[in-house]
Amino acid sequence: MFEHIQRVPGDAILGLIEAFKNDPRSRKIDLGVGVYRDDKGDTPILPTVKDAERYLVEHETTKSYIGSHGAADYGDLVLSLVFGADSEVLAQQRASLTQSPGGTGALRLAADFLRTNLSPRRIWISDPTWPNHIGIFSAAGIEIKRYPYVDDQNHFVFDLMLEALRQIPEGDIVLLHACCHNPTGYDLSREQWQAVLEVLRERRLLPLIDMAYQGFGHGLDEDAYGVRLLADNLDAMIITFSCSKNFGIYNERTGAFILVAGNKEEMLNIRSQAAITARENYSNPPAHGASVVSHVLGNDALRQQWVSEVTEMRQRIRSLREQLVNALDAHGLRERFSCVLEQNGMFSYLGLSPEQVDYLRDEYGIYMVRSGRASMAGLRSEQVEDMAAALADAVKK
Ligand code: PLP
Ligand code: TYF
Repeated sequence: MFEHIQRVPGDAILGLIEAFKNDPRSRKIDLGVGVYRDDKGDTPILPTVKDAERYLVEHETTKSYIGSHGAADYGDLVLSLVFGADSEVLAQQRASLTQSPGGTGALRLAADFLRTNLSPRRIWISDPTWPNHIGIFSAAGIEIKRYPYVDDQNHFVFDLMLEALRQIPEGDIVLLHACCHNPTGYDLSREQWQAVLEVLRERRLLPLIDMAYQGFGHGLDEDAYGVRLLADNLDAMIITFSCSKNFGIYNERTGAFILVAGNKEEMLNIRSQAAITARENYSNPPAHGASVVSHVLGNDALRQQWVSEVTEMRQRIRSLREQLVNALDAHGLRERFSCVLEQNGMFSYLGLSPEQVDYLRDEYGIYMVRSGRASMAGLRSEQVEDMAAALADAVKK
């Protein structure tokens, strides 16, 4: 029965976790997977999350099903985190939220919802992007098309991107990253979001915004700028949201599939379809992560503390970027790596060839994705000098 089925390679990013673990060198550096680490190299549970979990152990009264849309309080709290508490879109009741198993689950819901309800011909995705975007939309039977995002010299090519968007046939879907673009770290400025909005409106394109890093770029509200601009000005859009990074609850699988419609009636119609999509995939979402998020966001003191925790994570990564570029300065490479300071969030596209990435791994035990994507949070301050010296050696190759 199964004789014809071939073995395929595993996920290249997740594979780096194992490869790093098996490397016996003590000075190795792990810049592979996009998981936040503190300066000791640990991924601790946020204190607010621990508080919420303690509360839940004491006060949770049932483990019964929570329904296909998930918990209502989670839905309201995440909507106001994404759109802002005083959002017009929320006041007009144009937005619907379906709790999902992580941001990945939200993407799969989006893909299935689109396939069932709009039969879209194509989805346009930045080149490069997070590899799972390609897998998820292909698996749902949607054709993948690409628009340019960086050139061979590792420059963000917004003009080329916009030009490509202008050529897209009416009714197609465009996937955009809300902030902290994975893998490049290059984000749109406010003016660039405005220009994208105009093209989406003119060409009648449907934006799908993947928001997996709110709070890791410039701040919780700042990182939602593009999402809010588009939602305020368009009558149809989709957002896939993840709590994995900003609550540090990667393994609790907590996310959201958000639909924005033209009015409340339309929202209720598409919301009913979202419930079917969820039901046909996994029935009900897991509850624990969402209960934690609701407890933190719903309690003023805890929420404030959480905002500080997110700020601390963001500032640590920002500071590492500065430390690294300062250390590279000593090697005459400030200009060469100035991109590191322009980029936002967890990732930096360093403009390295796959051979240079292999060289860094073989010679120095420095692990990153072969595209030259470094997960900056994996760096510890005490490793910055070593990292700069290794990069200086690798770019001579
Ligand atoms: N979208 C992007 C761009 C990501 O980098 C990730 C990362 O993990 C996700 C979505 C999915 O996150 P989750 O772990 O919540 O499924
Ligand atoms: O890009 C990253 O490193 C994160 C984590 O299949 C991740 O988004 C990577 C691969 C994957 C799932 C999550």
